[in-house]
Amino acid sequence: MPSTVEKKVERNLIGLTLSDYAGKKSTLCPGCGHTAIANVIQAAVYELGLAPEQVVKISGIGCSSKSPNYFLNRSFGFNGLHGRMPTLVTGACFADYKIEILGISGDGDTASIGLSHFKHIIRRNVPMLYIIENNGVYGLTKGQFSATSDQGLVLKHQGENLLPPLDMCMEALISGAPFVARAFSGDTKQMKEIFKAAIAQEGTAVVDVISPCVTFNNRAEAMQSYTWGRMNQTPLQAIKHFNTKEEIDEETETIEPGTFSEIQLQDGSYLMLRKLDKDYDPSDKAAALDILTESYKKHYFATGLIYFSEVPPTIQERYDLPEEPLNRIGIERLRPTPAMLDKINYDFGV
Ligand SMILES: Cc1ncc(C[n+]2csc(CCOP(=O)(O)OP(=O)(O)O)c2C)c(N)n1
Ligand code: SF4
Ligand SMILES: [Mg+2]
Repeated sequence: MPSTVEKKVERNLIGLTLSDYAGKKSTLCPGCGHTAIANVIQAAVYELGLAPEQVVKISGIGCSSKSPNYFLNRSFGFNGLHGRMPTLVTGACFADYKIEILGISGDGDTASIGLSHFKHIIRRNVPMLYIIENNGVYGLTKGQFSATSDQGLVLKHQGENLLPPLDMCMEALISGAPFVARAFSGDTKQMKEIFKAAIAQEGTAVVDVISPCVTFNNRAEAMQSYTWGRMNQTPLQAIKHFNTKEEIDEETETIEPGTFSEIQLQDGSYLMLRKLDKDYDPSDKAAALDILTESYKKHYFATGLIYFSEVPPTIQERYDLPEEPLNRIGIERLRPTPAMLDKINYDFGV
């Protein structure tokens, strides 16, 4: 007999359900940290009320870079070459500067082959959320050490890693990123708030997510494992994103003044940062560099918003682009007539 009770389906600001943001069935190993990230991206974009068609997801090569298949089926996407996600993103941002760009990469993809591209996309301040799914190994090619593997890490088939790691938050900071955060696949609640804020903000927002590879690098003593992450995670603040002023005011009504700060993001939404044990100011770049150095030396795992600043002009603002995105202008208006070409050539003295 058909049920007379209709199940209530939750809808977001634009009337879509969470399943409208789903991706294909995952082929990653069960328990892979990258799956948690894919699910959180889906939830974050849903909660922001962005239509999937307003988003483009671009990636390089790796298990991490293939994970865009597993969220936002209806979005645009491009799975490119190893380490070249930023190059594709730069092209996409010129063609359509109204689209939200999600760049998905791995530690191999970004910290090794793509390091120079990572540095330059930040230097150019291309508006995007740049996610590094950092598991300390090349998962897709069977677990070789990467440039973020901890020094002294011993893996079954690799032996001991003799080299010191790069800290990708530190690299982002010194390259000038206006938004730098660290998250953990074992803490999806915090990750979702960070992603929402990073998408809401203009400029290059870098989030280094420690995302365990359960097949090749998940021994309890390894710094990118679930056990180590859970035991050593030290959030720098409690972080929450709100779409409207009314929502944040309602939340902060009962919170003691002076124990939290609120930041208005560039799309008009808000971020609330509540103080925890550490008195940490994410607008202080020197303090951000210090906390990263200290957390590595003392072996704790600092997560949350590491650095946040006024956003310098984006690359699109530095160039004189027309109001209408180039990819929406249409070929008839985009292609100059012979007469216009003659005039341009004449103006250049050709
Ligand atoms: C030019 C080039 N060099 C090497 C490779 C082989 N390769 C494929 S994925 C990969 C590393 C991926 O590691 P990471 O970005 O950390 O992703 P993960 O699989 O760990 O998520 C490498 C070296 C390649 N595909 N292209
Ligand atoms: S090999 Fe590692 S990174 Fe790749 S899917 Fe499996 S657990 Fe994830
Ligand atoms: Mg990796």
